[in-house]
This record gives sequence, C-alpha cells and structure tokens, in this order.
Amino acid sequence: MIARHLHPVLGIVLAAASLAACRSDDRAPADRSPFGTDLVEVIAADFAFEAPSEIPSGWVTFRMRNEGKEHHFFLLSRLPDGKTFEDYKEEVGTPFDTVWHALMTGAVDKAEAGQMLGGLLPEWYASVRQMGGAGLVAPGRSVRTTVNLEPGTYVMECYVKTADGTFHTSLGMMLPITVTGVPSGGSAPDAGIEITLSNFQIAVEGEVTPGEHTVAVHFEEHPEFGLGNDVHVVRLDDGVSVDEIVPWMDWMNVDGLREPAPAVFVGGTQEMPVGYTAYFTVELEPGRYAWISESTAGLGMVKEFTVN
Ligand SMILES: [Cu+2]
Repeated sequence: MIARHLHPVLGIVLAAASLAACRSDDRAPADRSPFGTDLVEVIAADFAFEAPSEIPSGWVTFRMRNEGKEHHFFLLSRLPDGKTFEDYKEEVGTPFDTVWHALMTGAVDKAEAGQMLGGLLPEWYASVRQMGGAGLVAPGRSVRTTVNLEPGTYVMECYVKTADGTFHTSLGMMLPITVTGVPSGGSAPDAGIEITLSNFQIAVEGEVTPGEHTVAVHFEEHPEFGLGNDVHVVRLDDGVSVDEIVPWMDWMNVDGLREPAPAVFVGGTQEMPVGYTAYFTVELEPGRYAWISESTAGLGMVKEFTVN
C-alpha cells in the first residue's frame, strides 16, 4: 500500500516531487495523474476497513476494493474542531444504533424514529460535514473516488446492514482518519460525464458508453434535513426494477441497506457540501443501470439509463 503508514517527511518529499512533475506538464492527460501520495488504498472486508490512519490534504483519490461477501461503501465525515473519533462513536454511532433497533423491532415508525434520533444526537452533530466517499460496491469490485479534503479529523464508515440487521459500523467498519497539512500534490481528474444533484433531480450530461468513465458529481442542493443527495450506480439485471431498489436505499426501512442487496452496485460517491465536486470512476458493461441516491431515492433521486 503506497500511502499506508507513510513517513511524514517522505510524504513532503514525494508531494514536492509530484508538484515539480506537474509544473513541466506537457504530457498527455492520460499519464499526467501522478498517483503518488494522492492515492489512498482502502480495503473493505467483512467487517473492517484497512486504510491509512493519516492521509495528505488537497485532491486525494481513494481506491477501495471490496474483498468481502457483502456490499460496502465508505462515507467520510469531518468532525468539528475538538471532537474525537471516540466522541463520534459514542454520541453519534450509539444513537443511530438505538433508533435502528427501535425501528427494526417495530417499537417506533419512521416519523417517530426521526424524532427519537433528533432527541438523542448531540447538538454538535449539526456541524459534522459529509465529505464524500466511495459509493456502494458489490463484492470483488473496486471503486475510485477523488475529493478535495482540508486538514482535520475524519471518520470513515459503512452502515450497510448484515442479513440479521446489524450495521457494519457496529461490527467494526468505523475508522478514524487524520487529514494532515501535507499537500497531496493531486489534482481533479478529467471527467467525461457530469452529474448535477439538486432537490430532487439527477441531471446527467455526457455520453454513457461501454468502458471506464470518470464522473464529476456537482452538489448543487441538499434537502434541509437528513443526509444529502449523493449518487450510486446500480446494475439492473433481468427482471430487476428500480422500484425494488428505491426502498432498499433508505436505512430507515426495515429491509433498507440490508443484505442481500436486491442488485449489484458498481460504485458512486457520497455527499459533499453544496458547491463541492466529487469524482468517481466506474466501469460500465452493456446493460441497464440506474443512477440513484441513498436517502433521497424515494424523493425522486433516481434515473435509469442503458449502456448499449
Ligand atoms: Cu459495509
């Protein structure tokens, strides 16, 4: 793993070297990306992440490989100053777990669960900023996503549920990551497909052909409450309708985000604040697909497409 346990001084040297490489940049775009310190390798397993504890700041590309038997993603959240990973685990993770168990056992309905969650979460949760991450990806697949990160304390988590309804976070898929002041030397990739997410529309520009595509996702608007708009790519195999996928995207549904997934997800990106752009790379074979958001799919954030 290139970036794992990278010595801070070595990191600076490598970042300086890649900055120098960028300056004399007359090469073709294809070999421009240095993928030195700006590449962070992540392995998702059942049920743990393997990732470096410190990564550089600026444009960083995460490459996550799912080596598990269940779907995984990672959401990166930046904690407000002064809050630690332990604070997040105790004061945010525990309330979500408590509310989910009340939902799963039928003790509360979704509206009551929302109120319950509001009462249990700390005030500082409103200052947690979702800063992108890898979209849902099926076992054996990889997803690459590029985001611009400021130094700070972050949490990487996956809250897909096992078949018995346990959040992957509760099983160990929650990890602290420090984004340091060391510049990554990375840059935003060139994108062939542009997606703009607003309330409640997924607008897509660009030709969707077979092969690998880099997709730019512009966050133009988010709903006032709850998680924001994000985008995942799901393969619709014969007979699978998006109507079956939409309710699965919402963790507050008893069968939502719960294994087994109703279809194969091939990547995407998590939400970022309005004004930000996240990138992800996806390999598309001919077939039927949909762009779909996680918590806002039921509000119209879903768009089918076909790759010929
Ligand atoms: Cu997971």
